Amino acid sequence: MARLVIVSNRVTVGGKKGQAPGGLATALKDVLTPETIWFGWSGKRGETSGRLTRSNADGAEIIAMDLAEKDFTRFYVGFANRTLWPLLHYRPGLLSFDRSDYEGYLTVNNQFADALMSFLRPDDIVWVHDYHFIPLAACLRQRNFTGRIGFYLHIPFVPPALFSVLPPGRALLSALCEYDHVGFQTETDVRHFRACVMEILRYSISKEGVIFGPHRPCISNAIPVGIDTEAFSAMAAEAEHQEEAERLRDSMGGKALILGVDRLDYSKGLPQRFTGYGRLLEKYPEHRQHVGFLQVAPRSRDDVKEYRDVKRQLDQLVGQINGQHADFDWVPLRYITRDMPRSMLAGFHRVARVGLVTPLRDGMNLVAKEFVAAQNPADPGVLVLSRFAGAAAELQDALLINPFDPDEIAEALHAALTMPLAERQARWRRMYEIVHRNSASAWSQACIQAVLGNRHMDVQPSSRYYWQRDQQAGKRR
Ligand code: ADQ
Repeated sequence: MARLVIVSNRVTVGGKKGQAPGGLATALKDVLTPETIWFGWSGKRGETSGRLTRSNADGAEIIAMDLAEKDFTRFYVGFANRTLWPLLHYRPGLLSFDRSDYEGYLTVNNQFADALMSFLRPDDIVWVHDYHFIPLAACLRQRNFTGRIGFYLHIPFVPPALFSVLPPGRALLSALCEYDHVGFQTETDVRHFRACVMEILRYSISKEGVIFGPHRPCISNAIPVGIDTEAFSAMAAEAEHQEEAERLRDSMGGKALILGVDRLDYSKGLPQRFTGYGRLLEKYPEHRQHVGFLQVAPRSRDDVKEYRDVKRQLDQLVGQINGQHADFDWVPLRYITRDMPRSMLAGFHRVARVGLVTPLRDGMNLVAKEFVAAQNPADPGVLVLSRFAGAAAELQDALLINPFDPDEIAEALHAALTMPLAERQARWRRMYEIVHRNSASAWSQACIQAVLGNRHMDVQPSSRYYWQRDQQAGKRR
């Protein structure tokens, strides 16, 4: 029987908590069975790469590989997080590129392919996650693996003018076309990917979205990632009555809670968010003493300079805002850089009157969906959401804002804090239906079907419909 082999950078190792890629493990819950293999980096850096350990966790077999310190640094800190992450989040100004980092990235992808080949069976289905492993299908094909390989990009994809900034952009784009299926979060990402394929590689694409390059046909489409909505709702309803949520509510003393929950990352728009909150207190003084903003933002990727810079900037802003507005009995902004258990956060979401989610760019943003899932239907809070989060495509009933404009954030916060109950309920109900329908389970099933579905598609040349307006350009290739 064909087995599903999932590949991601981080895996749960030996069932240890804290090492699991929480969101991904939850999203994959329905496809993790004892026959499923989940392969990734063990979290260990040593002298050499390649040592494999096997364990069972999250209902699947986990195979984890150690990486040599120097490989990890070039692959992960370097090319993945200092080149691909900023570029694919529309921040070429923050991008730094070094050929040795790219070589390290290719080295690790080849090491992953070698390790995979040691246990892959010909009919296994390989499902690769995220920007760390774009070349993996090409590496596996070079090693004569002929089974189905799918890829899912959790972060955004940029239009050709931006993508062409990337020195090895052509090679990576071509490598993406070696997958049988490439899944994205939104239609916008798919449109950008296809535009890059046509403009940079000059491959043709059928109206069904099948890419015809020199490799096997590749299908691309948008399958938005979701959450386990019912489980998160139930967790929030229970956590609301637990000690931490009660303490939070007591500490608010009847004031309205605005809540932000993010990894501390420059893509999450935290400085603009803090400034927007400060602007609310200046422009709408009626909210002073009646509102409190809690931001939970655990530090991440501390080994990348840009992350340390944003942390420093936030420390300053918190001091400024509290210095300007605080009173002897009121702290307007509380800021926590520690990680917190999901159940505790679920309870906090339920206590909050406003969920403030303002990334400058985000593949999806699961926090927005978790906020919706956590609300009490009788008295739901309001979601203020960046229009540049992938989630905005689905959550049109949030108050959508441009996260670069602190005044717009302030206006939306004011609207959220003064919104009548009937409107809050109507908006929440429509969003909940969508979050419930587009669940984690729907996402994983659709992705696997898409990886498999390609096998049966009509890909005869006669059925091709060229998207290029200029057929001659197509012929010149
Ligand atoms: P992330 O950038 O990590 O993920 P996001 O989707 O917001 O972003 O969060 C993932 C998970 O981490 C959520 O389940 C959330 O609850 C949890 N989390 C966030 N902040 C936390 C905190 N302060 N403490 C504890 N847990 C926290 C990437 C992409 C996203 C995409 C996801 C999934 O960048 O755009 O939505 O993958 O595809």
